[in-house]
Amino acid sequence: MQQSLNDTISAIATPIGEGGISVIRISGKDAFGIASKIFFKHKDSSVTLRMEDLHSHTAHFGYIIDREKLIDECLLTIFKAPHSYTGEDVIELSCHGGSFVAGKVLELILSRGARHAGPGEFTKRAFLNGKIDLSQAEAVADLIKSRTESAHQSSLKQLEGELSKFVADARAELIRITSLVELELDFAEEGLEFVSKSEIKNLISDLSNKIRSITDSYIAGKVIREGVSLVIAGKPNSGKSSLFNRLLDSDRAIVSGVAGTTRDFLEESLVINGVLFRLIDTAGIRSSSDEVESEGIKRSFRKISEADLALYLIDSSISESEKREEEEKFIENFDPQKSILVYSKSDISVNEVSGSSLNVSIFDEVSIETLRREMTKSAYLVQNSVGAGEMVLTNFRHKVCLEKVMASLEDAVISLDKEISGEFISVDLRAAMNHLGEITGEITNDEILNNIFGSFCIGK
Ligand SMILES: Nc1nc2c(ncn2[C@@H]2O[C@H](COP(=O)(O)OP(=O)(O)OP(=O)(O)O)[C@@H](O)[C@H]2O)c(=O)[nH]1
Ligand SMILES: [Mg+2]
Repeated sequence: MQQSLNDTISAIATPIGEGGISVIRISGKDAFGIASKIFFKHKDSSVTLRMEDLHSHTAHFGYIIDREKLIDECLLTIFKAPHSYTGEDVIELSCHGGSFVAGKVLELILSRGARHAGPGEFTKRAFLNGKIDLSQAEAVADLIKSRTESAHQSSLKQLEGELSKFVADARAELIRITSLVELELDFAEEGLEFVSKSEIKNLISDLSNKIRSITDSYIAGKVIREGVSLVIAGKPNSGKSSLFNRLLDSDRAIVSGVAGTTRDFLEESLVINGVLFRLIDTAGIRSSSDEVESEGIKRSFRKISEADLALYLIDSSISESEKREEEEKFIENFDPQKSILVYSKSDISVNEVSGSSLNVSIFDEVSIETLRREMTKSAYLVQNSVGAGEMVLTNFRHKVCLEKVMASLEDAVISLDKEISGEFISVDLRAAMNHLGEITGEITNDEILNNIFGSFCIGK
């Protein structure tokens, strides 16, 4: 990715493929110059339009013409620096949809002196021009990628600067503590104690606790990004794969009347009522002499213990005594907060249910719908275990930075305890401040930047 801000970049900003319109973005010093060479108010290209004469944030109908050849009708929107997404002069051309026309227009723009933008380069410019900070730039990437309502909400919050505000507050607090430590240094020589060590220690641990509550929310953040993992468990032949297929509305897993059909586990994603689930079908749990099946069963146990939620299936068609045995197995091995007991094949026989147990048949849509509702209810409990409405950390890089901040704060406390000279303490505190700065991009390097913006899609 080029660092230079001196050139003008352009790319198609809308997704590739058929659509009503395609938007082509141009940003940089020469955006207006290039636009006036290709965009005309009338079909006659001898009458040019000076972009400088237009007001910022206005839209204009006209024609894209390449040496007297009409390419497309289009709407031009103008944004004058610094009041644009990138902070530079920006032109957005809304052309007719379809990659052919948009590609033609882009080609024309590039032939008039713009460079094709790299992934995330518009957002990178917004960052370099001080329009947004780094955590907000990352939120843009997350927003584009977010597949679920909750993921969307949390990136939106980040984009609005919630994390940036937290970082700014933490930084201000650190500066205050550092200056107290430094004051204390100055006065110590004169035998005066300005603030006590224990007071400073308290301030540091308060700050550290605040940061920890944010890093702890990363677990829930993972649920938002990657979905709630839900494992389907139960004895062989209990109907796990059939239910897996039914929920996914596909024939993904092999189903058969022979016990031990599923040997390994299968995983598929699915959105129900705005919640992203990762459904996992496992091998039936029983003692087996078959080596491959035993390995599958071992993996089932591992999957069950790792999962956020579990459905435990008991086949309604087995004998009452076998059912009691299975119910005991469920009570012994599953956390009631995180699991749903399902009596499967309820079209064959119906069971009395209580608490969070359900009768389900793959042939009965009403029972499947009830199951879906129970699944989302349980998922909400998992997602909200950190507290609804609070800030949730969803970005791994931010978590690593915050952990480094906490480590530096811990070093400072250790130095305080050891009665080490105050200078060392302020070194630790300054290190903590730098790690905070890495989140918002005040402290940064090319490697970090390329890493972040490289994962964007082109046109953003
Ligand atoms: N009547 C009825 N039959 C079902 C239902 N669900 C599954 N079955 C049947 O039960 C048998 C076993 O189904 P599977 O989905 O393969 O069971 P499984 O739990 O995945 O079995 P393993 O992979 O061997 O552990 C198949 O013959 C299915 O057609 C149901 O709701 N009603
Ligand atoms: Mg199966």
